Amino acid sequence: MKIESAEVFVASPGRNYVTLKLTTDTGLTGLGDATLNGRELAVVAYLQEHVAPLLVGRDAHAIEDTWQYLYRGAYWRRGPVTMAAIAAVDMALWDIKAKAAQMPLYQLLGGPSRTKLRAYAHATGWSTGELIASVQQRIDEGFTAVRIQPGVPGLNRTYGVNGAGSALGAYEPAARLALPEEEDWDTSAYMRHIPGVFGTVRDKFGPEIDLLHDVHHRLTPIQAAKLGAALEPFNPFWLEDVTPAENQAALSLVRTHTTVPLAIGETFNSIFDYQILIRDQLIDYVRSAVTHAGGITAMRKLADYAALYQIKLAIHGPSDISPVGFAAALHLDLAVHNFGIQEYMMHPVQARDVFDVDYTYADGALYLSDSPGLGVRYDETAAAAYPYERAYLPVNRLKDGTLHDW
Ligand code: KDG
Ligand code: MG
Repeated sequence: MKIESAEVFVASPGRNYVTLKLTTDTGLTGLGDATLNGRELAVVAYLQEHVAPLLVGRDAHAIEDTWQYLYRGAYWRRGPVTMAAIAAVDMALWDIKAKAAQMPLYQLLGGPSRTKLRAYAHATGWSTGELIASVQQRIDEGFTAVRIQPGVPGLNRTYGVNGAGSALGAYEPAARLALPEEEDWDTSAYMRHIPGVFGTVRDKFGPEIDLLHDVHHRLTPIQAAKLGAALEPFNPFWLEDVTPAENQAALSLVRTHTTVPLAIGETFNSIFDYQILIRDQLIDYVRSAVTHAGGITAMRKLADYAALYQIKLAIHGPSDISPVGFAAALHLDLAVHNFGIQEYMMHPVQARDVFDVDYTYADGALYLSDSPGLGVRYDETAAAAYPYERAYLPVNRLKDGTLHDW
């Protein structure tokens, strides 16, 4: 079975998505997600100009070899653009292989290791009162694990707090504008405020609900250590991205001071980004997206490496991963032994016009069907009604104007 064509589609049903469609000489098609939020067209160009010509005529079944060909064969390695492009090809080839086998993809990955996938949702509110209402909404929807992101006194805008009270799938944690919005940040104000919010939410909802929090790369290791220790009495499920972690070894300092579980990796794109973090057991959850870390082939290796150290998989699942990339995550989640939890932020309602998905949500968990492949269909005609819109993520500045991590 040979690859006959590789087509790239960009559509913006509520937000931009880049979708790769591979077609074989037997008529089978496979879909891959290549969406890189705020840098979408760089991946489109990489796929169209540099990858598509290499695919036509290749054996559609040779997934590992194609992965290595695109990774090693480029000479230039890693990076989010390259790895998103490779991920899209890899997902599409797994989709094709599973359709050829007439099995859902998770069967080819070893079969189901569980019956359902526990999911966490986002709760958000500038004030603690609004946040509590948002947590209650998620609990009413069946979630037993909720990420809490409050506002910070003295700041105008911060990550994770936008559109509080908006419907599921309509909520956005960040403005997406034609030029980047400038948010502001004050680490001391944040560090003073968060423990009180955690305490209030814990008091209100009791010990059983799992509470997560995303620090979004903003602290130094010693600040992260201090925050972890301050939150321990409220038993967080995890703290996410406490530091940018480009310096992996720095997390050993955080570990020395707190037993709060640590999750990291949504901006990573290679298993090597985790080499020290996993080997030295500095984290508890790996958070990469299938879309940004080289696809199913690469993520399977990452999950297996993490499993050696009892570290679990908690795949990034924001609305900027398309339903194709999200479905790929669910197949992996179902198959691996070391599944932890799945982020479920949901997609804008308009995305349903373009992506027809077989996965479902009920009572705090996600379920896959037994339809062959990834279980996602792409409507090219509907997609054409949603042209690409340039949209940047925000940037972040300290009060004195210094650019800070967003
Ligand atoms: O594009 C950036 C988002 O994917 C990211 O900000 C979402 O941090 C995020 C999360 O945990 O979902
Ligand atoms: Mg995050």
